[in-house]
Amino acid sequence: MNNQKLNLSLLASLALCTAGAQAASPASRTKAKTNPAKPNVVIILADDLGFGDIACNGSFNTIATPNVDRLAAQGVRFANAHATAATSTPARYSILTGEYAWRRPGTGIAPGDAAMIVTPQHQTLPEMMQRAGYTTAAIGKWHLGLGDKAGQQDWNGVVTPGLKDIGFDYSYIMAATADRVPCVYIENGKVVGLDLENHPEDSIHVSYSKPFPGEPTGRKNPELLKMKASHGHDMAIVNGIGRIGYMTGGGPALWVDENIADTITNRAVQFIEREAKKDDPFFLYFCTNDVHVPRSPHERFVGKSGMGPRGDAILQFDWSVGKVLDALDSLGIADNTLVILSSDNGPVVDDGYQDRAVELLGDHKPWGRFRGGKYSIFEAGTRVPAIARWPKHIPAGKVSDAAASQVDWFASLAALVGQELSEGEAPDSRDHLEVWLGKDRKKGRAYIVENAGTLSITVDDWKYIAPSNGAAKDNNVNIELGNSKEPQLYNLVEDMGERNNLAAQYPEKVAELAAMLEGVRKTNDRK
Ligand code: NG6
Ligand code: CA
Repeated sequence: MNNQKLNLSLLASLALCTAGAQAASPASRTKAKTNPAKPNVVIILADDLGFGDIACNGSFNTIATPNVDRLAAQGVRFANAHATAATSTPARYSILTGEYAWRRPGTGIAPGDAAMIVTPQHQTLPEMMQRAGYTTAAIGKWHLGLGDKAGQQDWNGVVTPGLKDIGFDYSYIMAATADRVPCVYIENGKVVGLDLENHPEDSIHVSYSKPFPGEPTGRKNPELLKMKASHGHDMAIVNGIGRIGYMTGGGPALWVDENIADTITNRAVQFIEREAKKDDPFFLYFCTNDVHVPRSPHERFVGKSGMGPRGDAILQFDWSVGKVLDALDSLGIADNTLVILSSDNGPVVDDGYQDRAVELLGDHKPWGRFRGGKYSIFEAGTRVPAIARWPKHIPAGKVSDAAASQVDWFASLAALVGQELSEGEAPDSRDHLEVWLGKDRKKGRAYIVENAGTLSITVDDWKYIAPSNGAAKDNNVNIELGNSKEPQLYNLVEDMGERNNLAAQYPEKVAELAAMLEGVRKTNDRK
C-alpha cells in the first residue's frame, strides 16, 4: 500500500471511529468501559452426549474423557445446566436466537433439505458477536436448514441464503445430521470437493419424498450395508450406511463417516490458528457429529472403549476437545479464550442402527442418575453436560448447582462483550453471565423450561410437567418420554429420578407452577 492510500484508509477508519463514538449512547459507552475484555469465545457443542457420558460427571469407572475432564478441572462444571429441548434442531435454534423454539412452528427435527429455520430475518448470536467486533465461524453439524425453500437448494452451486446471511463469517458444515442426506460438507455455501466441470455425473440431487431410479436403498439392498438399521435409516446408501432421505451424485464429495471428526476438528483448529494471528477476537461455534448415529468413529478409536461404537465415539469426541484445547494452548491464547462445552440434548443408546450400543453398555449410564433420555421431558432429555473455562476469570475446579440454560448464552455473551440487546432481540435470553462465569454457583435463573413435545417448568426443587396426550414411551429407542394425561410434579432434590409424582399431594404447587408456565408461554422472558 502506498502512503497516500494508507493515509486515506487511516482517515476513513478515524471517521468511522468518531461516527461510532457519537452513535453510542452514554450508557453503552460506560458498559463497554466496564467490559474492556473481549475474550475469544469457543462453544463446543456435542450431539446426544448424555450427562453421564463424561467421566467428570461421575462416570470415571466406565468411560475415559481426559480432555473434557481437564477442561472441567480448569473451569466450572455445571450440575444443573439445560438444553432448551430434548432434540437437536429446537435446542440449537434457542442457542442461536435466544428464543424458545416451542414459540415457533417448524422448529422440530429438520430434514436435510429444510429451508433455513434460523433465517436472515432473525437477530442471531453470531450477528451480535460480529457487532462486538468478533470474527465468527460455524463448523460441524448444522441441522437448522439452508436456503429459503425446502427441497429447492442448489447443491451444485451456492446454497443461498446461508450461514453468512445470519452472522457467520466462515462456515464448514454438515447440512443436517450424519444420518440424513446430503452426505457432504458445505464450506461457505459450496459443497466441498465437487468437480462438476470434469465430472458432471457427480451432480447432487436430494429428495425426501422419492427414491432415485437405479440407486440402491437400505430397504431394497440390505446386502450393501456395513451397518444395518434397527429402525428407519433405510433410504439412500452412502459409505455402506443407510440414511434418511434419498440422494444421487456427490462422487468424491461424499463424506466418509470414519473421517468426519478428523475433518471438522481440523477445520476448527485451522480457523483458530488463522484468527489467533489477528487483532480481533473470534467466536467459534463448533458442533461435533459425535456421538450422534451412525456412530462410525475412526479406526484409531475402534474397540477402545469396550462399549462398541457409541463408547468409541465418546472417546473420539474427547479427542476433538483435546485438539481444540491444545490449539489454544500452543497459540498462547487459552487464557484469553472462554470455552463453553455442552450437548444439544440428552443421550440415546439405540437411535436406529444395529451398533451393539445396548448390548455393550455394561454399567455405563449415559443419563447419569436422571430418568429418560433424548426425546424425553424427564430430566435426562435436557439436563446436559456443561463446562465453562476462562482462566483467571472462572474459578477452577468448581461445581455449580445453579439453574442454567443454554437460552441464556446469547444475553450473557452480549453482557460479556458489552453489547446492548435491542427490543425483540433474543427475547427469551437473560444475562446470567454470573452463572456462566461460575460466580453464582447456587441459584441461577429463576426457572428452567424444558421442551419435548410437552413443556415442563422447574422452580427451585419443584418440577411440573404439563399434561399431554403423547406416548409414555418410545419403544424403538427404549426411552420413557415422560408424557402423561395427568399433571406431574416431582421434587428434584429428594427425587432426582422423577419416580414419585406428588401432583395429587400438592395441588397448590401444581397450580402455581402451571400458572407460571402459562405466563412464560404468553410472554417472553425479557418483558
Ligand atoms: C430421528 C432419527 C434419529 C435421529 C433423530 C434426530 C429415525 C428412526 N430416527 O427421527 O436417528 O436422527 O431423528 O436426532 O430416523 S437429533 O439429535 O439430530 O435431534
Ligand atoms: Ca442431538
